[in-house]
Amino acid sequence: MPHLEDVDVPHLSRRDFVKVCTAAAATVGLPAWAGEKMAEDVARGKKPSVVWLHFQECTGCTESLLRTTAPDVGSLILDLISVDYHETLAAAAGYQIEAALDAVLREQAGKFVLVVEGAIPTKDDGVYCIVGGKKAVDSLRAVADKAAAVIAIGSCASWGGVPSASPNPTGAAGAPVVLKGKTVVTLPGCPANPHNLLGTVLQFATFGTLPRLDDKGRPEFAYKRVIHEDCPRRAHFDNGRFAKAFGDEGHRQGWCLYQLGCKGPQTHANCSLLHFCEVPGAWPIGIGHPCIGCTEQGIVFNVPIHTNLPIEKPTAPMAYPTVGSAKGEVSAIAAGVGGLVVGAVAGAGYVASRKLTVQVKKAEGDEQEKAP
Ligand code: FSX
Ligand code: SF4
Ligand code: F3S
Repeated sequence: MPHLEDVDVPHLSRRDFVKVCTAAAATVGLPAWAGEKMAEDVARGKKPSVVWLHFQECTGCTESLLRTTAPDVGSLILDLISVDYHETLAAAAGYQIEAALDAVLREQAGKFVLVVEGAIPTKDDGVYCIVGGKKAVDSLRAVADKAAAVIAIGSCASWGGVPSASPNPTGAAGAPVVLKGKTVVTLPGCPANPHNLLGTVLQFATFGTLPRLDDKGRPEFAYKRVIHEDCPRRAHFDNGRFAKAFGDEGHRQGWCLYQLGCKGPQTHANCSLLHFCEVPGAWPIGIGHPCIGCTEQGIVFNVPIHTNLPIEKPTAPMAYPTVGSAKGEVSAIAAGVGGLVVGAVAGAGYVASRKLTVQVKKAEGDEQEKAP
């Protein structure tokens, strides 16, 4: 049996390989030993077979995966999983590639992971997307029927994305709608963050389990919080420092982009913590553009990019410690000191929430002033 020492992963040293597997495990909320187990499994040649179907999309999800740098997550994913059908990456074409798909469906039935990229047109009996002579809606159902797990990558596959923008001429829908009744893990984002795919696939391949999902099929490890909660510009928001126009002093200083239409307060995603292409700062807000809510159905392609949305559920800055009652007995002196600390923290929280309210009102006022 090969040992981890002998693992053959082109592009990566063994050390980097274990490191990235451990990071992938941490991404999905698993302990470090889970990353080592993932690496051991790959060393044993236990690679999950993946079928990747493309429908209505721009291929940005595949591209963002391929454009990753060091450690090369794109190569890593392609080394850790056996991509047995992928129209963009396959060297084969025509009957050859269709035969490859048939072989996976025959030999790996019930074992492979299906990744769906792109929306599925449902109008007029699904005639608007035909691949290999088969309608997208039919091939999706046929392949999903034999898959062990289905992952919808990107906003298009998750809920319709760009192709579903009004007036949605093709009736574009996400995989969960077409596969009603089946569990579909959705990784919305336009494009989706490759780290979330890696974490989900590795967890499934290693433990046969899926991450905990919310009511939209999104893994909670990636979509439980809104961008605003972990945004590096949050301190500027809390202190009322806003960029008011692209290129103004506030924009150059890296201040909050809320008044330029940032949808971070209502957008569930983890790109503020896991940037794209492994380049620090490579995410919309990192390069000075407001979040357009690319993961959220009902925001991106629906609300104009520079229109403000109200702040929902404002939270105090994360840097403040939580206020809670201590357990066990404490001396009178300690209780006195504790009281001072708790009082100070509670006061800080009050000041923060006041500042927030004032700033949101100010932002709304400024917005109205700007309106014609
Ligand atoms: Fe959609 Fe993915 Fe946007 Fe593009 O294919 S999520 S259009 S970035 O690439 O599906
Ligand atoms: Fe960051 Fe946008 Fe929130 Fe400002 S409004 S702190 S830029 S997420
Ligand atoms: Fe998308 Fe907003 Fe992140 S636009 S990539 S969710 S910052």
